[in-house]
Amino acid sequence: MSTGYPDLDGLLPRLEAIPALAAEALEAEEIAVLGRKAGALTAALKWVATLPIEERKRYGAAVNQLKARFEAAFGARRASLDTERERRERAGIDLTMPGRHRWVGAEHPVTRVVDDIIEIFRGIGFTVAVGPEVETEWYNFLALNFPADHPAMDMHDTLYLDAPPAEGEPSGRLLLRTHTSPVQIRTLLASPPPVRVVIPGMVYRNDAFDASHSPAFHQIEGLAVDEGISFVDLKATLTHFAQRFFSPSTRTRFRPSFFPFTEPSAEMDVECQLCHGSGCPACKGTGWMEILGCGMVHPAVLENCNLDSEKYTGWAFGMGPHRIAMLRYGIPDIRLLLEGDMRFLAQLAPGGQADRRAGGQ
Ligand code: 2NL
Repeated sequence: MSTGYPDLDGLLPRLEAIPALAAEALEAEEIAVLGRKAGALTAALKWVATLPIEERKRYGAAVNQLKARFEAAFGARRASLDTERERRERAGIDLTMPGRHRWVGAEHPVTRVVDDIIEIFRGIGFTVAVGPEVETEWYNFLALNFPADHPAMDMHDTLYLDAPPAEGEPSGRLLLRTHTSPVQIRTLLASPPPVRVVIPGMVYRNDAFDASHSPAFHQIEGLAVDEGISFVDLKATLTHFAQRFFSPSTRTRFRPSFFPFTEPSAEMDVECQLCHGSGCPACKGTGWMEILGCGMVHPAVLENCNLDSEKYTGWAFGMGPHRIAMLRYGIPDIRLLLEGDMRFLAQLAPGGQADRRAGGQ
């Protein structure tokens, strides 16, 4: 049976809930209970005025008492929220600050280039080898047919260690390897041909850090030694590599060059990836970009590895993955690849702006 009286007892659970309300809910609840137009208690107060005198006293007193309890509860809760907020502000915690998004990690562009190169050579039967970064003069230079007075062995170019060589190493001073070739020497000494190996790793030179040089950089070298290997194998394999790495129609050309450890020696160029041969600023108008050095392994190097150079022949190459990454992504300054600036690197991450332009997926 409805008496028509607004239900005061029904408001008690809401009164009890007030101490747990957050700031916004507190404000809404205050309007819902005490609001001038539609507040639940305001309705009860209006009802009081319509009652006969005795009823008005009894019921009116109950409404007023409840209203006072609500007002006290709202006031107390607001005061405790204010105190809490001031305490947090004093502690320097700003709860309105937006959250930090999580970084999504990605491989460094040079790491991707190295991995892509390795995958292409693995696909045609090459294995991967690594070796020490501290080497002796013998492994780094002399075994590779550098004459003992070669300028590369000078302190101006090579970083020597201020320490005597290890026991049983009669092979000269210790140094930071200037190329990954000593690992190829170690491979040839450790395992008889056929050898087909690629070697990635860090190498060190006594160079200043500028737009095209760094004292520490990556290198990747490859070596194939067997009976009956010729320059044709070198050209075919390296052209296959260029066409897998860049695009199936990429043209290559070989120009004569010189390295102490190969004879004959060559530089391999690929068709400019920007203008495809017509000439542009990136290729200095030539239509070609140099990507690696290569050649037939010098007979003296084979003999230094106790191999009969009448029986065995081989070819080798070396390249700088930083340079390849700069060509692939159109990067003008090597320092961008070495400084770790996320604003730059994020553009090259998979799906980033520059990756899409270079044909990544
Ligand atoms: C370059 C040139 C080259 C090799 C590296 C090599 C290794 C052995 C024997 C013969 Cl054990 N050759 N490596 C050969 C030709 C070129 O690197 O411009 N690198 C950045």
